Amino acid sequence: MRPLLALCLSASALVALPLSHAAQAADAGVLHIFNWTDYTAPDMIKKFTAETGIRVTLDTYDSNETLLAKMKAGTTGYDIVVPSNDFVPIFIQQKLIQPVDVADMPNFHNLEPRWQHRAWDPDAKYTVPWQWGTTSFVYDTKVYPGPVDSFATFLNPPAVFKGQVGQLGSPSEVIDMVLVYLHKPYCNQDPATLKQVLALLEAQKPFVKVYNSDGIADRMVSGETTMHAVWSGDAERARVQKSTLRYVYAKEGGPGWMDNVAVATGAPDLENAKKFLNFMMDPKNAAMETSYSGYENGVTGSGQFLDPKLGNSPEFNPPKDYKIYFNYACPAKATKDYDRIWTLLRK
Ligand code: N2P
Repeated sequence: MRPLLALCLSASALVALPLSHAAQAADAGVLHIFNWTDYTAPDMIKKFTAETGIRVTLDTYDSNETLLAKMKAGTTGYDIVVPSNDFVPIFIQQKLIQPVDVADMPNFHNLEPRWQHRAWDPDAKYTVPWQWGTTSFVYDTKVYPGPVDSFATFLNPPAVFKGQVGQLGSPSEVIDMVLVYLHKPYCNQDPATLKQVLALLEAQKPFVKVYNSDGIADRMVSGETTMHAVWSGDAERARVQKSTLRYVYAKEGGPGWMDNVAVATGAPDLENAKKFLNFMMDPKNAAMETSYSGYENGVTGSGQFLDPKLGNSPEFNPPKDYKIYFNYACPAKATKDYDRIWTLLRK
């Protein structure tokens, strides 16, 4: 069911979901959502429309950098955007998202206490947790039996992966993974460390077929790539379709993140946007989203509504002792360094 529905939403850039049943609420306008690819549950959106009468359009992006560039370029017409924790402070500081007093919303109390006041939005003024997960890599055990327990295998792969590896398409995520591997702090500005990061990525390059965060599951299922950097939920989506795929929990630990629903500055319909934020803090709605995309939400009580298959999946359940390193917003200088590494790598 999931892949088919996913196609409906991602095949075209902008999809209006029509109001179809007489029982649905009266037409209450439109909500324009801009979210990551394969990340918005169609049945959850249908429920939102049925309950509120608000039709939804969806457009997608593949990285925080893309989202930031689009928002900075000017009015986008979006009501809802979904930046990750390490980018939320940048969006706040650049006034690209607006305060909507999430802590005063009726469903706020449903958030797990640990997510009510997040470091990137300490007073819960701007954002609602969307989904959180881990970043690692997946490989096909048919091509290479493994076992694999380190990012060393991803950065310096066995010969059989030559020209077969997929990397993510954004500097922050690619570099963060290497920094975890090196046991170095995020937002690193140490020239020697950055040199080492670039050297590792340059050495990996002959193995890399594509730097692209979109379509990872499809590439792994079709065999176009046989090893790929990936987020946990997308790894689950791929493994369900191809059972020989393994998501790696590296002994070094791995990056973690939370994406957050926020209201764009200049949102055409502020009230509809606020309704959506509140809607996402309902356990059933959050569970619909999690069942579709395979990541944790931050809402208490959503677990009981989850598909049990997902609840028990290895991608959804990191080992107890696995170290998850949540990233955070980098100062401008570090971002500049990351961009420089990225430009050198991609030239
Ligand atoms: C999209 C998942 C995006 C998560 N499929 C990365 N923050």
